[in-house]
Amino acid sequence: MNRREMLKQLATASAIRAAEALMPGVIFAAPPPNTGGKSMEWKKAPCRFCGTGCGLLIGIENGRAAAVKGDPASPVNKGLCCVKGYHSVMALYGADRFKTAFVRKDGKLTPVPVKEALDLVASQLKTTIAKSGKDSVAIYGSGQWTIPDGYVASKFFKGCIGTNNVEANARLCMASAVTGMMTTFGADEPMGCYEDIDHADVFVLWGNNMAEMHPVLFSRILERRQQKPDIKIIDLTTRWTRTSMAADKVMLFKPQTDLALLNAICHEIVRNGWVNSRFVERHVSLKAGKTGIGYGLEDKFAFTDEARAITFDELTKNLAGYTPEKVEALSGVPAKEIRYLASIYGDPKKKVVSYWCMGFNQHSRGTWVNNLIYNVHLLTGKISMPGNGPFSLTGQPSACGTVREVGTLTNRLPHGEVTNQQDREMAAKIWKVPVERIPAKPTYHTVEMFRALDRGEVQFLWIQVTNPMVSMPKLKRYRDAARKEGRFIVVSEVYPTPTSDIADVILPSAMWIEREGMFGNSERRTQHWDQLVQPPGEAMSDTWQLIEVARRMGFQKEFPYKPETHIREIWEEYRLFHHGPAHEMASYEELRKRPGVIWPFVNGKETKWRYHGAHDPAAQGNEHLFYGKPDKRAWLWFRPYEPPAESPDAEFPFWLNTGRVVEHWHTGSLTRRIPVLHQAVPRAYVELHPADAKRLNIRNGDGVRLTSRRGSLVLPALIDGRGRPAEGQVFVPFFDEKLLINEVTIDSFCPISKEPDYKKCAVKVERA
Ligand SMILES: Nc1nc2c(c(=O)[nH]1)N[C@H]1C(S)=C(S)[C@@H](COP(=O)(O)OP(=O)(O)OC[C@H]3O[C@@H](n4cnc5c(=O)[nH]c(N)nc54)[C@H](O)[C@@H]3O)O[C@H]1N2
Ligand SMILES: Nc1nc2c(c(=O)[nH]1)N[C@H]1C(S)=C(S)[C@@H](COP(=O)(O)OP(=O)(O)OC[C@H]3O[C@@H](n4cnc5c(=O)[nH]c(N)nc54)[C@H](O)[C@@H]3O)O[C@H]1N2
Ligand code: SF4
Ligand SMILES: [Mo]
Repeated sequence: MNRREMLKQLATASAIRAAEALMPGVIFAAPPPNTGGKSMEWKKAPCRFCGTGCGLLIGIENGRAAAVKGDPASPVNKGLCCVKGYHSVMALYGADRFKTAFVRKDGKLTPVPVKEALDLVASQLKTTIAKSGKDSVAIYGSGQWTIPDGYVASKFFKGCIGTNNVEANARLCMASAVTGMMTTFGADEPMGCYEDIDHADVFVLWGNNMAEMHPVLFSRILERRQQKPDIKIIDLTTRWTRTSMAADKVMLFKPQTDLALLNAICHEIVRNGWVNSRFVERHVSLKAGKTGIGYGLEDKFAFTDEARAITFDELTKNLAGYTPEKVEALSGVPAKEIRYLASIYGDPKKKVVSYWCMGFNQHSRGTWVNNLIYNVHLLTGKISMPGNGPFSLTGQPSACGTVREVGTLTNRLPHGEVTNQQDREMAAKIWKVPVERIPAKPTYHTVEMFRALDRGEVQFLWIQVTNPMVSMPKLKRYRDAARKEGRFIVVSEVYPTPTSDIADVILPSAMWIEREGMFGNSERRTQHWDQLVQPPGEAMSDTWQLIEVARRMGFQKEFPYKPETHIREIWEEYRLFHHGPAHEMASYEELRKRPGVIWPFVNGKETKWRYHGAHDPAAQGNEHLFYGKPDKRAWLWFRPYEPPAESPDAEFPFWLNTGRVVEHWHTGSLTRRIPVLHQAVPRAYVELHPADAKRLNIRNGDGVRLTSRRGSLVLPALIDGRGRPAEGQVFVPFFDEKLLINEVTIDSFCPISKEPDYKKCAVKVERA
């Protein structure tokens, strides 16, 4: 039997497994025995779900994590918790946890001791490199990697093997936020912090569903409004959500037209003389970049932007194309509402925080739209001060801490870029490897890495803490790629998933509080936790799996850490990369003591607002100093409106938007094993506007076929459920591995960040 036939058979097996997944008792975690909690011991750990990063107290009893409460000492959540946090420990105890390794033998995944699997992974890495070169092996990780996981992966692949084939799912999530900040400020991560909520007068949400995706943070905003009823929440969105329900004003706009709306706001700010001229003259440089930049649909797509200095007159002229009337026609938001929004940003007496998440980042012009929100705050000087600022929300618990700060992307290093000689030298020195070992050129971003797997350039792929066979766009191509002859896939996992189904080796991982680790949340807060319980069977942390394989490949000297102290040793080594007032990190001892520490942590003090002399030592006493850029200014980029890769037409007349629900985490592998969460939303569905449903003769629960140029899927209809898409649009959550909406989505991406646009493609909608 060849690999393809074997994997076909496996598909049937996984369908059976998927059917079992719906039956309670098969996979659900059993509740802990009720002992009245008398001998419960409470230990701190950050939540392992969203980027809010709530501090939790975990109740440990008889060696089992049995209860959760919000940590009142945590400044993030002040004792609160959401439904996922409260039930999070149940995710450890699903009956089908991987307790041993599996290796494919004669086409069948066969249990083997972990030691044997690690030997095989190392020898396969060696033979692939010998046969096809260093760039034929790759690692694909996650914003749910702990900081030590990501650090060790980067050191192993970039510093020891010598390939920049290191990527992470945060490319699908935060890449546009990174390139947005890098192009505007020359430094990554938000300047403000959650304390902004306690000072702001107006919260503008740019297409993120905070009520479901950052629920505890949203509850802090609601609490603020409760106390000060003149506080306003304005929700700009393409779909009516639970967040819209709580907002004071909702502005529904057509997909992608946020680019035009933001320019219209800037147009109004300039036209009405609301520009903070003193701030702009001192702290802002005006730029324009290339236009007509493409969509990344073709293999080996390449794009490099070029910054051109422009004058204020040129900017004003460019903005003239974005009058509220013109933008009303494009976006569907009434000119009056656009003027109202501009007046809020333009009012020097109002403190405004803007929040966004995937609506901006998963966008074929993701970098541009991030630049444009900064323009609004830069023109008005509302930035880097308590209650005033743009704030990019992170999705995963450590997309910031691990992927962005450790730099587990092909182009990054723990400090800086692989293309920069000094940054490579710093890495080589700390890693104690020859500098020539670290290649100066990035290789593949995530979509291109899977395309390279398809083409056969990448032959060995190690996947950790991510489930790409559910979460990649245009899934069929990349699943077929992974199943091709001559590909070797290693999957570190905790439960069976569509990704472990296509593995040649499965390594059982120790999860979250079964090992020691650190995460870094949206507000630059690093949080440490101790190992609190034992992992099942032979399960081993992702960090230690990497170390074991690296040592088997001859890198004992580079990975000398002791099992009992390795996290401390790795942290102190990693910390050397960020030495200095712009990024100083807390010591291991400090992290263990506190409920998280915001960096830069200078002389025992957190930096809550960067680039402002009153708060940030790196600003050297200046009122503002944007020290990330060589000219010490923030760059305001004029960026035009351009349409997405695909828009509805006669054959595919609807917009498809995809996303999440509060109960489930991403691909559902964890939350489907938690009975209360799974039972609340047991399967995926397609939301329709009632008028569209009526026209198509579709009622609640009817089967609906969605078809795009890439694939087709039948889902039950949901009309006026918790969300309501605008007319001409449909919405599908992606948590359900049996109803894979990514068979339908498009793999176009922002040419600058390379982040795919999961929020829009064109589909046909029919009653099935
Ligand atoms: N419960 C739960 N919480 C989570 C997660 C989870 O899986 N479950 N995942 C976490 C992760 S990793 C992430 S990245 C975040 C995601 O958090 P969000 O971004 O808040 O959530 P999504 O459901 O991905 O996206 C929803 C929004 O996309 C907007 N949108 C669609 N098209 C456009 C457009 O053209 N422009 C703009 N501006 N907006 C548009 C819609 O208005 C919609 O409200 O959630 C995090 N929190
Ligand atoms: N259609 C559509 N697709 C999307 C998105 C969208 O909005 N729409 N959003 C994108 C975004 S923003 C994101 S962040 C991605 C998320 O997509 P993924 O990262 O693929 O989703 P997860 O379910 O978080 O996958 C994590 C996997 O790690 C496993 N796991 C849990 N703990 C551990 C551990 O300690 N060690 C190991 N080795 N494994 C562990 C879990 O069982 C799970 O299978 O999806 C992207 N895909
Ligand atoms: S809001 Fe996010 S971090 Fe907080 S408990 Fe819920 S899922 Fe966890
Ligand atoms: Mo994400």
